[in-house]
Amino acid sequence: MRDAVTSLIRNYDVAGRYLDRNALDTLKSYFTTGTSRVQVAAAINTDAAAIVRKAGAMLFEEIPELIRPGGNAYTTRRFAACLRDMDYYLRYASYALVAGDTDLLDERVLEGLRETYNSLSVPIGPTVRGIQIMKTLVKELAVSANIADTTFVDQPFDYMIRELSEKNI
Ligand code: CYC
Repeated sequence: MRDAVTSLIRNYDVAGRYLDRNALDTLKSYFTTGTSRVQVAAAINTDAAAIVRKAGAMLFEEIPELIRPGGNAYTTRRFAACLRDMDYYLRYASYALVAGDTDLLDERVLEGLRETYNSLSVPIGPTVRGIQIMKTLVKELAVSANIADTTFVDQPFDYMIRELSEKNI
């Protein structure tokens, strides 16, 4: 599991190079957003249950077929599995925000996920939508915490969205 600093050092070490201007810029941007990253992780921690509940409600309102007979989130067991998955995405996004790196998402969340989803007919499109909704809610929290530039919040959510949706077929 890597973070912004260990990833960068690893790349430079492999090449046997000193940290150049690019490296320093990357490090600077990581450290200047550091306090905000911790703040957002704290806000997620405080509100996690509410974020998942609200995002789930919004998702099922937008795509009601999911919870109707024949939908993948139909039956209380699958409904619960869906909210649990959303909770996984949110929790790991909060780790990745602090780490400033998406490596842990590959390692702990995304590996083998598409295959699992495909074998259980869990629809990818609506899952992606759920992650997008949570991203919006977390960005709202960041704005309420007076964080001026919230672009760093996008990274883990966009990464999971991209990895889940892209490698189609
Ligand atoms: C199931 N989701 C699963 C399963 C896994 C994950 C492994 C199969 C085993 C189980 O049911 O517990 C996901 N497990 C994870 C992830 C991690 C992990 C991400 C990393 C920490 O350990 N269905 C929908 C919605 C969507 C959904 C669109 C919610 C957004 O219609 C999710 N996932 C969903 C559902 C199931 C599931 C309904 C149960 C499917 C079934 O058993 O038929």
